[in-house]
Order: sequence, then structure tokens, then C-alpha cells
Amino acid sequence: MNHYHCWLQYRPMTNQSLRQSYQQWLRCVSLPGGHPSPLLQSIRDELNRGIGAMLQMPVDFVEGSSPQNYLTVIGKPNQPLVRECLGPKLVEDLYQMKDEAYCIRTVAQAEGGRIVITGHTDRALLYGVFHLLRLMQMNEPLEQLDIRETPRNPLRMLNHWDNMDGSVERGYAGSSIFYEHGRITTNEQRIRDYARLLASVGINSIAINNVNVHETETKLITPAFLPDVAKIAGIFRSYGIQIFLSINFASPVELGDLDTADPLDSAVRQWWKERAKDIYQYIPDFGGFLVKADSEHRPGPFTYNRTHVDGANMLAEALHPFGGIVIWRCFVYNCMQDWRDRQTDRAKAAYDHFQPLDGKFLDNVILQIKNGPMDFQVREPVSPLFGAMEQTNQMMEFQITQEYTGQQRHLCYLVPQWKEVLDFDTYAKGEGSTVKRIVDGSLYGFKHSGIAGVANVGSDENWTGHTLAQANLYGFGRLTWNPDLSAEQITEEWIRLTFGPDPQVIETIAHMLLSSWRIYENYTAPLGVGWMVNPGHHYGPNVDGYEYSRWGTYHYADCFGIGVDRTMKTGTGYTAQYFSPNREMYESLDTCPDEYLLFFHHVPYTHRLKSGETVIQHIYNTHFEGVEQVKGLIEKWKRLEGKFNQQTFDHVLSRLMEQLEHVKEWRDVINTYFYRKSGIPDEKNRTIY
Ligand code: GCW
Repeated sequence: MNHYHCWLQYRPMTNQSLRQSYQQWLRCVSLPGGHPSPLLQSIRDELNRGIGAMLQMPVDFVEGSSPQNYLTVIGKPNQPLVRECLGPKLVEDLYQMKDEAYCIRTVAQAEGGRIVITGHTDRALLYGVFHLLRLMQMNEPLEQLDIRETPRNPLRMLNHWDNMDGSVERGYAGSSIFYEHGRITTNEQRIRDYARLLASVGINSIAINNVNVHETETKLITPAFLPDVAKIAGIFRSYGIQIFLSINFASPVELGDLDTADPLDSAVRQWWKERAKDIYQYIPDFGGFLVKADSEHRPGPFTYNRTHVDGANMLAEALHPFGGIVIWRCFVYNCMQDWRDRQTDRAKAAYDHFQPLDGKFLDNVILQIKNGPMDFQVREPVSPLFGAMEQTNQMMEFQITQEYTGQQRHLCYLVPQWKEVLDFDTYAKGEGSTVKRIVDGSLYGFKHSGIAGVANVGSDENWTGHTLAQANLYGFGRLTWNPDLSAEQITEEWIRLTFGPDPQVIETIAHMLLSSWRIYENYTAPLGVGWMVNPGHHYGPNVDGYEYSRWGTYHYADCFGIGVDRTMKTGTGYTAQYFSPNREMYESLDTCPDEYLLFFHHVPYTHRLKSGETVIQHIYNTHFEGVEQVKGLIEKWKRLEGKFNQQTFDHVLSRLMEQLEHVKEWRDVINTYFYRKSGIPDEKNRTIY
């Protein structure tokens, strides 16, 4: 495998009979005539690239029909050839398809047949083509295709935390692929290849700059940079991806135009309207603004005693005439807390700030909510804000970049975590009110909704630092397209596409990936406790790193016990933010799941878990076990030597060896800390320092 190509390897087909069959089907491809749209051009390019590499033959593109016995037909349902192949009845049926949905069908004919890829938009056709190429990469037969796919989430988005100096906030894969030295990159090929990767898993939106918008980036919405932004937008457009910009709420002031950014000031409102107009002149299909306001010292409406509603709606009004939307983040909390203050609970903040505003936001505003109430920890309960605002568009924010999950030095595959979040039943509208049904918009009929992920990509040759972290990006896209896919299915697809068909490789890597999050949890964050990391960069263990800080992220360990009492009865009352029966489940020690125990309760070290172990013994056991498990990962990986290119083998092995060094550090720091705090020895007498 060549790690630059990720899951679009297009390796030459070695299976002779499959190869002949594929050659038959793909030798001739019919595309709509006329002047090709940029998307149709991308389809052509991708087929040339994929077929050329896999089948070592050129593709013969035709317009309309062809006398060939075998033909692949790509076109909209109203095109005569598509109609002719599928028949009027099916075509009629397809008229119901949504804009991004596609159908792929094999139709047998005397002496041959047709593979038809159809959908109402060029974007849908592109998705269909990527699907076909995926099937071929996985050696699937094409003789009896009958596929219909509709993406479940309208917005399938990546958020880049890239800065124009080329750095990436919380980036672990090199520098930005978009910016260098305060300017937009000239390396368009890299962006095009990125767009291909994203489109192949159905991503349709991207915010290209950090939500912390600094001085230079504030100017991205001005004519100084818009021509260059428009170039990037053009590349993404040809892969069906809309671009968004993160904006600085204080722009009118910081750009020197006005002396206030008060959202109710008419000059300010006018200013944003003009900016929106400028932007749409350069980028007619601009997606809109992503906004971090009144969060971690970023400016926002609070400065002027205004609300989030005032701020978001002002921007929404400016974008409305052009069809743009405002994605307003709910990551708002007091980051100047006093650790002595036991009443303020950061976990409650998003709900407290936003829930009372339900129904007040304009239709083209979406609230973007992090999956948990704190901040992308190894394990957090689902944010209680999901489902709690029936009349307000909501979307999910996941973190693909591994800030708190090993920073792409440790193996930590996040699809199982995301699955748990999406499958969680909020009971917002009775049983079955799962998070996935809230964020896909179906539970409440939201006008806009979806899932965003903070990207894990940078300029490293393999995009993601750790080559196996490519699976997180792939999995994010696939899960966002269809949250009902199983983690196992997504994982197997990714491995087959990336590493090829060898069953031993598939089984081994699948096992490694699927176990890695729980392994990481074992040696880092026991029972839902978070933040035991070094302050600032967040890598490596430091149990009290944040304990006496202003960030509101405490575990309250003392010589008796540990955990945050968030109950209504004796604690911060956070559990009240959940719908019943989740509220009661978390409130009671008897029913609170072990993995969240210390998130919701403060307990003595001798408290017995459902597993029968005491809390302290669980801490020791999981930390010793974590080290053994990482050794197990290394053993597994070593058995794959020679199965694919040495460079990839060596690269992953060296990351795993590094992980092993660090996991020992984690084990010893955590175990020693809790032994010293509790004075309770390990039942099994293992070495604790
Ligand atoms: O997780 C924290 C990160 C910050 C980030 C912030 C946010 C972009 O440590 O780096 O800032 O969350 O999500 O806004």
C-alpha cells in the first residue's frame, strides 16, 4: 500500500476472472453530453485513475448509447438512456430520491448488460461512482447490483482548526494543508487529493480555518484573501463539497471599520450584510459561518450584554439572502473557575446557556454541540443538550483529531466511541429518541442538521501522522453517511481498501482497531474520570495537572475517594439535565454504569463496582492490563511483516513501540498516585512505586 492514497489505493487486480469481468463492464462508460460540469469532470478523472490503475486499461467515454454489449451508464433519471435501461416504472420510483441519493443497478441484456448509476445531482452521481470503485477495490462482483443509498445526515462536515501561519491547533500530522506563511497554499494538487478522499466517503462540507480566529484569519472574509479562498472553494466544489469559514465575532472592530461589534447595532448588522455580499460574489455556493463566540476568551455578544440569539441571528440574517447558514458552537463555559468553588459545574454549562433559548434562533442557524458535556475526553456521557431543544436545529461535533486520545501516536480508533454516542437513547421524545435521530434531523424535523468532525489531517505524507489513524477519517465519513453501519463493517471496509484482501491482515488489523479505544481507556482514564493529562498540550499522564486550575475540570481525589458528585441529591445537580429514565439511571449509584461512575459520583476507593472489583483495584487492574494489551497489539502487528510494504509495517511498529513506552508511564504514574493517596495495596502485589 502507498500511504498517501489512503483508502483509494486502486491496486492492480490480480484475480484474472474478476479482472476480465470488470474490464468488460468498465471498458465503455456513457456520461451525459454537453459541456461537462466540474463534478462530471471529477467523475471522469476518477474513473480514468481508478480503472486505469486497477484494470490497466483506458476507459472509452461515450455520450448517450453505444452498440457495445456491456456498458456502464452514468446519468440522471430523466436521461433517455437511463430510462431505457431501467424502465419507466423504476425511474418513476427514483424521482422520489433525495438530491444526494443514488441508485446503482445492473440490468442484464441478451449478450451483455448495463450498469446504471443514477441520481438527481452530479454530486449524487459522483457518490455512486465512488461506491462502484469501492466495490471493485473490494473485489465484489458487479453482475447483480441493486443498490440504493441516501445519506442520513444532511451536513457531513469537517472542521479544520488550521491557522494561516501553517500551524494546526491540536494537529498531530504535520502542518496545515491549506496555509503556509500567512497565505493560502499554492499546492492545489494536495487539496484536490484531499477533496477526492473526502468525497469518496460522502463528506459535503468543510470549514477551512480554526474556530479560534486570530488576526490574519479575521481577514479571510475580505477581498485581501477571498480570491484565494475562492480557489480552494473551486477545488472542493468539483467534489461536491461546500466551504465554510470560521469568523471572528469582533471582525467589524478588528478590521478597523467600526468601534463596536454589538449585534443589535444597525451599522454592525449592515457591515455583516456587506461582507456576506462580498463573499458570495467570490463564492456563489459558500456554505456559511462557523462561530466560536464567548468561549475561551473569544469575543461574542456577551461583551455588549447581548445573547447568543442576538449574535447568531444577526449573522444568519446577513447570510440568508444567499442561502448561507450559521453554525454556532455550544462550547461555552466559564474558563476562569476557582477550583475551590464546588457548586459551579462545567458539565452543566452548555445546557444552561442554550436550552432556555430554544425556539429563538432563525431557521438558518444550527447549534453545534460537542458529543459530551465537557470536551472530547476518552469517555464522557452524551451531552444532555441533544434533544433538549425541540425547535432549534442541532448538529453533532466529534473530534477526529486525537487531542485526548493519544495524539495519533497511540492507536485509538474512535468509531466504536462515536457509535455509542449516536446510538444513545436520550428519551427526549420517548423511547427511541436516539442521538442519531436528533442530529439527522428526523426526530424533530430540523431544517438543517448533521455531524461535524474536527479533522485529523495535516501535511504529513500519510495525512494523519499514524497511518492507522486514517481509519478514523474514513470511519467518520462512512458513519456520518449512515450511522446504522456497524463499527465492524466500516472497519473491515477500510482495511480491505487500504491493505487489500488478505484475511489474516483483515482479521488482525480489525481486532487491533476495534479493541484500541478500550485499551486506551484502560491505561488512561478510569471509570469516566477525565483530564489526568499534562496541561496545555494534553499529552501524557498528570493526575493533578488540572486539579487546581481555572478550567473547571476536576476529579477531587483525596485519601478517601475520587469522582465528581453531579447528582441532584448531594451534588451539582447535573443529572437533572437528562430526560427520564436517564436522569434516574445516572443519579443512582446502583444503576449508574461503571464506565461513568466517577463522572457522576464521588465514591470511596473501596466502593464495589458492578464487576465486583473495588474502585482502587479496578484502577490498578486496568492499568496493568493496559500495558499487557499494548504488548498484545505489538505481537499481533509483528505477525503481519511481509504482508504489505515494509515502510508501512515499520512506521506502525515504531508508533506502537512508542505507545508501549508511554503506556508504562501512564500505568506507573496513575497507579502510584492512587496508591499514595489511598494507602491501599494492590491485591495482586504487583510493582507500584
Ligand atoms: O478541546 C479544546 C481544545 C482547544 C479548542 C477548544 C474548542 C479550538 O483544547 O484547542 O480550541 O476545545 O473546541 O474550541
